[in-house]
Formats: sequence, C-alpha cells, structure tokens
Amino acid sequence: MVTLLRSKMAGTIRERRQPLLDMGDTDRGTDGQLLERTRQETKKPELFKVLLLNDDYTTMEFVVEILEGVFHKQPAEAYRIMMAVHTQGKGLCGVYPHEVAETKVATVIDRAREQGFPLLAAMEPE
Ligand code: TYC
Repeated sequence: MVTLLRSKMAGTIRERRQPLLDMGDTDRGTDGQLLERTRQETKKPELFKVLLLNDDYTTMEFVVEILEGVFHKQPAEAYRIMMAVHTQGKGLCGVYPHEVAETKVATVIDRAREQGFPLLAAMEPE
C-alpha cells in the first residue's frame, strides 16, 4: 500500500512506505507477508523567531561573539544585527523550530551569565 506525501523539503509529491513492525530484515510473525501501513506526514514544523534584546551593560563585542558563535552569522552580518539591536531595542537572529529556538535562547543566556552580562534573548511565533 502506498500513499502520496508532500515533501517537506521541496513541496514535491513522493511515495513513502512504512513498515508496520520493525523486525529488521525478517518477516517473523507475519506468515511470510510483508506488512505495511500508510501514514500522512502533513505536520509543518512551527517556526519561532529568536530575538536579542538591548541592554546598557553587555558589550558590543560580546553580542557580536554570540551572533557568530550561536547563530552562525558572518562577522559583518553579526555586527549589523548587533547595531540594529543597539539602536532599535531588539533584533532578529534567526528562525527555528520550537526546540532549536529554545536551545538558542538558553545558550545565549547561559553564555552571557557566565561572563556576567545581563543580555537577554527571547522567542516568538513567526
Ligand atoms: N547597548 C549595548 C552597549 O551599548 C550593546 C548591546 C547590543 C547590548 C545588543 C545588547 O543585544 C544587545 N554596550
């Protein structure tokens, strides 16, 4: 049995076969029949913006370091985002699935506290 699924990556249609029981390469317990089930994978990952917030004490150099180290920004882009946060109060660092966004926020805050900075990060639905 085969179901048509929409690919998360390209929006294309593809076939997906899903074994009902994971028994490795054997068909134990199925009297020689290969059991399959179909499953629709239609769940879109919910995405969240991760934002940095301005404060008066965290150094510009440390914020750039965070943007490069945690958000994988190139130096010029990291500097641009840091200045946007500095002048506008907050700035977008990236958009991620919920668990990744949570980890980014926690990592920023952990690294900041280790260095004695009050830097804050936040997440919000895209
Ligand atoms: N406002 C800080 C300063 O003048 C720099 C800064 C930028 C702090 C961005 C936090 O998210 C931030 N040292």
